[in-house]
Amino acid sequence: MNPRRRNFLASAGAAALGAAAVNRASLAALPDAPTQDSPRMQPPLVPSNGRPYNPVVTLNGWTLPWRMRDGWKEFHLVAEPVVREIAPGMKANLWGYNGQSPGPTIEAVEGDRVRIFVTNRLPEHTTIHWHGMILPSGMDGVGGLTQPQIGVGKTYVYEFELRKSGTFMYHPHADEMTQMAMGMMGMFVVHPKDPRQYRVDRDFCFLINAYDIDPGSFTPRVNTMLDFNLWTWNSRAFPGIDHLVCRKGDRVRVRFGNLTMTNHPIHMHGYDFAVTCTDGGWVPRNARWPEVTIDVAVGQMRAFEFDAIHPGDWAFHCHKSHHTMNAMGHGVPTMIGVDHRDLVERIQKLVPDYMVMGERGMADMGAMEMPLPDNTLPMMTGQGPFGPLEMGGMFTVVKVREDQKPGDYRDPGWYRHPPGTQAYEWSGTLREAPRAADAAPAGAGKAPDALNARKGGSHGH
Ligand SMILES: [Cu+2]
Repeated sequence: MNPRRRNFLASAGAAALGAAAVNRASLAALPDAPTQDSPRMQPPLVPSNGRPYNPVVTLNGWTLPWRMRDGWKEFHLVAEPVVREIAPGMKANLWGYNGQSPGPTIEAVEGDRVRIFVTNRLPEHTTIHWHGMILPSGMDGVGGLTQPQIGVGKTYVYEFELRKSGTFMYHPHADEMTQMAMGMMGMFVVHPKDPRQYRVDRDFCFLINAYDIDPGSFTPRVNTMLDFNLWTWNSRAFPGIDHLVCRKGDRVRVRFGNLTMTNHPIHMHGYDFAVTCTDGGWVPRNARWPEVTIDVAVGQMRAFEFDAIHPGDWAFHCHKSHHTMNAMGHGVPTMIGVDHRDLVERIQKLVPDYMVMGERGMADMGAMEMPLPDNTLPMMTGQGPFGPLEMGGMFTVVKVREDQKPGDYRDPGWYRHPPGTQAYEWSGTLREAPRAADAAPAGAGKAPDALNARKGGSHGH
């Protein structure tokens, strides 16, 4: 980890921190607010003080360091404009925390008393709501309802005890539509007091978010309600999303929360898994049921677990097929079966580069290297060991390997399929398949003709 340290006492912004805003804690100094500008997955942050726990890893993200002070675990979040690489080839001007969107994951332990400083470096006011937490009403972070807004340049302090373990989120409750459309959110994981409880070997987490950024531009349209064009996990789109690398035999947990405007059926290949944690907390062992797809509604969090016993490269994605695409126009007409050869020739006399696509389906898009405007992503992209993956958006790969070292999250490359375990091309002769009508048993009558529909204009019987 290489967070740039910012000393807020020494910074010009410190002058704006009024005594009225920082009132309850008698403070010699604010805790550091480390920042991270790399979109690479940082190694799990093993706690150096406080109660022990098994840390999570955040896809394309990191965990916020803290300090212990008089029995409080102190964190410092800075709400600020950030630049996030959505995937190689595209960057976005977002709002986030401590250099990134989403903000850093906060990790602590059930029973911890946390004090979280929130400094506002946005051009407008904000707050932070601690989504799912059991806490005093006045710490709930709803601007206007439970506290005044945190003005530009101000710092507020939230203090509460973590009363239960589980999977939580944080996000603004101030100009929410804008601030969440701009990427302001983060994960908050509370570990059980006893690190042996719910213990897993690998614990991944991410937030589901979405952006509407016109090709060639950098700033999301914040008024979009449903027709987003970038479907992201932790503000990253395929092929920019980290793989989930596992060692064969590991117990693996995957936690996610949904802060988009629609639901996402999250599907994993190769395994059935058990949903072990929801918004409300841990699911008792005898109440878990197996799934291969878990739908996560807006504002929900889910965690599932599996034993990584099947080696391979397993697709892991949202099952809405438009959510595994990058920037695309939804107004494009379907061209399957349309022969427009003449049309193309005629148009090319006027526009030499003119091309059509889609008359055989859209798969050509995955292989085609079309010139794109600056700062956008191809609709269907990514290269696998056997060719173009034709994916985008909310897609990545769970890689389970026999020889992956414990605690090693580095990409092991593509899976090498053992002989006899892979789909192969039929090389024998192909006979014309018999048609259903030919195969009808004698005496079956003229069923197909009898079903002929009458055309409009004639009165049916
Ligand atoms: Cu989806």
